[in-house]
Amino acid sequence: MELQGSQTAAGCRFAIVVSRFNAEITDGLLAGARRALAEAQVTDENVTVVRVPGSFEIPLAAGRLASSGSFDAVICIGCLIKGDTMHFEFIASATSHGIMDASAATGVPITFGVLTTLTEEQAYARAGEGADNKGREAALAAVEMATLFRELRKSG
Ligand code: DLZ
Repeated sequence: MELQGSQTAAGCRFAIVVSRFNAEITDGLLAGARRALAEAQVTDENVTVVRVPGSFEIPLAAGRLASSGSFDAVICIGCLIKGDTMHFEFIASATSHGIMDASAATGVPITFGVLTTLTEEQAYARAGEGADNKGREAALAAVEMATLFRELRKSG
């Protein structure tokens, strides 16, 4: 037997956690995620957007949403730009580990659409309207995982 998720997720419910830090970039990532969900036949009423101050706050909100039982998957969107602050390493590490921990603790797929770039230019290049928008990639992964988990529940 082989099981896999689908590219369409009609009826599945998604939460998107979006960081306001670097909002001009996270808005582009959010738009990419929303376009991907619409293409996957997910209606707007099945998408809840939750805004948090910065990437550091994403894991806590994502874990809370995942444990609510209201969502098939949670999509995390943020943008960390290195600049010349050491904060970057700390926040990037805390965010990525926190998201993975929340997913493992709740058993709900939580996908990673948090950019970690050296420059603003690199971030903009990953938040545009094309297929390489990283919010889109995180949403497509959420669609696949949400539908896979529905299959796994059916098959026991
Ligand atoms: C403090 C901070 C810094 C320096 N850089 C970023 C960043 O590039 N991207 C981001 O999403 N958030 C940044 N933050 C804010 C932290 O994520 C967090 O919101 C604050 O430290 C408050 O807990």
